[in-house]
Amino acid sequence: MSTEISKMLIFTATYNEKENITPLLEGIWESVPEADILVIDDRSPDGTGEVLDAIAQLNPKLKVRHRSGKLGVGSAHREAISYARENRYDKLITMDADFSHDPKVIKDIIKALHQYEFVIGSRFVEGGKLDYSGFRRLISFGANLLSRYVLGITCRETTTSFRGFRASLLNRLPIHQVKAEGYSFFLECTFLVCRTTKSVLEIPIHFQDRRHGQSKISQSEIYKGLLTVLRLTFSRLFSKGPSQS
Ligand SMILES: Nc1nc2c(ncn2[C@@H]2O[C@H](COP(=O)(O)OP(=O)(O)O)[C@@H](O)[C@H]2O)c(=O)[nH]1
Ligand SMILES: [Mg+2]
Repeated sequence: MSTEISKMLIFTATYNEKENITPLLEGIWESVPEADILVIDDRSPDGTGEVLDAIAQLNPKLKVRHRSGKLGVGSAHREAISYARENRYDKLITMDADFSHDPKVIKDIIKALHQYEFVIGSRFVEGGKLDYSGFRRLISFGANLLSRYVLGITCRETTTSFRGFRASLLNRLPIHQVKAEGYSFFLECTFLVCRTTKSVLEIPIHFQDRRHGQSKISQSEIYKGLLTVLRLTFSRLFSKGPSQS
């Protein structure tokens, strides 16, 4: 029997999540008590960073990184992937900090990572659910349709941040190639992952609306998303991309 202990990192990015962050950390540790948690906070004006520092003083399993200002959710996730690789974690799970992603599902992602290198929580496979209505729902469906039919990504879900990566994938994923700093990071990262590995699983999730506070997504992110799709279309047509295994 192997005595090796799996080193696991859960990551979330925060900007003004003061009311969500403490119950979220509790929920994560309830689900996976052995996990380290990394949070990258971008100087949230509501004091999320101070709440995190106070918890980290009591619990060294919480690692907090403060950045100089609002540098984008995508660049925070890129840093988290590099951090997990540099600190030799066996598994990395990423998620939002507002309870749209249920911490109880982390266990299912971890279980699936025993068989797959990349696992994504999906609103668009059987059993998945999305609580958004109106324009937000349309944007989510539109982005995911474009990804499949224009970019050839085989996953039905491409834009949510609830994901698991195994170290074998983290170590060879050329994450520096992902240029998007904001929300289109997730689409670009899925594009890169699917060009790097075939070992991908989507598991159904119920994506709920945030528990407290407001969304930080701005209208400009829609235009940036379209530009990202255009850039990736060129890259798909004219470059070979990383070799898939
Ligand atoms: N560090 C950091 N986190 C961000 C930034 N923008 C959004 N977030 C976090 O990214 C996650 C998703 O953002 P959210 O506003 O809920 O987007 P939505 O779910 O698409 O409406 C949340 O945990 C936010 O706090 C940012 O610029 N920097
Ligand atoms: Mg949200």
